[in-house]
Amino acid sequence: MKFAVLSDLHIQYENPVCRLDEYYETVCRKLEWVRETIGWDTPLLIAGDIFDTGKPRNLLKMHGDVCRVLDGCKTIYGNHDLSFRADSYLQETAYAALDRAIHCHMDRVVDFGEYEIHPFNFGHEIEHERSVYGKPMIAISHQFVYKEKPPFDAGVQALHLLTKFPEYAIILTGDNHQHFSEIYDGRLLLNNGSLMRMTSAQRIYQPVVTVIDGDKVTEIPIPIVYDMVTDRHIVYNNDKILSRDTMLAYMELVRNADNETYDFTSNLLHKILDMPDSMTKSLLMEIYEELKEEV
Ligand SMILES: [Mn+2]
Repeated sequence: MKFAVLSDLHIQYENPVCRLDEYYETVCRKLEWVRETIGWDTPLLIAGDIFDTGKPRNLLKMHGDVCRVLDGCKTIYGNHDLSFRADSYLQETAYAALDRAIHCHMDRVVDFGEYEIHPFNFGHEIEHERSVYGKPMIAISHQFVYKEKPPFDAGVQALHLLTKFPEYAIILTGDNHQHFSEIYDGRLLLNNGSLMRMTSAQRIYQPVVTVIDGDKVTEIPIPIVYDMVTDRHIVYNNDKILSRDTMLAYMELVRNADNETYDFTSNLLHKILDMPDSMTKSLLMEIYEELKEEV
């Protein structure tokens, strides 16, 4: 039986600061590409973080497109799908509104062709469960799983999950935006990773959709435009902070300069002219010009 897996779509209407394109249009285009490529009839499981925030206004703006590209999918909710990370607010989220439209949410064991799916929504880590339909079991969960070393003091290792829960033939996880898989004793753990590059740290990240067909696991790279994610905003911000600090230091220096033959404005100019060309220099020149005109 053939099915496909995605995770961490983070659909949103606002543009993350690292992106130079229209983020929302790109998400929809990618999802459409995925559905076309795997076939619209191929079941698609999504391991949480469908939306970037729980706010329902997100869905109101995007209703038609999102319902169309996710029609027929099966999902669990991630921490980002919830308000305040609490499932008590679930009913007022964009995720719940989507579910009311396309019935995608899994909150109990789902009979899924040759398999049965055991969903563990955010806040519920994988647990031991018994088979309900007498079929091979798939666990799908939104919890932080890593392959090699933990990036911080949280989460669980893929191999640990595979050894602790032998009743699941396949374990699908979301939350960690990196793509990896692990095989133990003929059983697969797949952390498909995010669909979108959300921060400049993911500039060279290649999103994939994974197709599972019996023992065959195929990772299909999803086309991306590398230049659409940038760290320019970080460089600019660092430069700005550095410039401001340098500027304040120079102002202080000029004010205290042991040179009574010049007034403040002339002293400032004197210091500026000695500086190497930089953003700071041009900023100080602007200040100097304004001060000079006021005299
Ligand atoms: Mn996520």
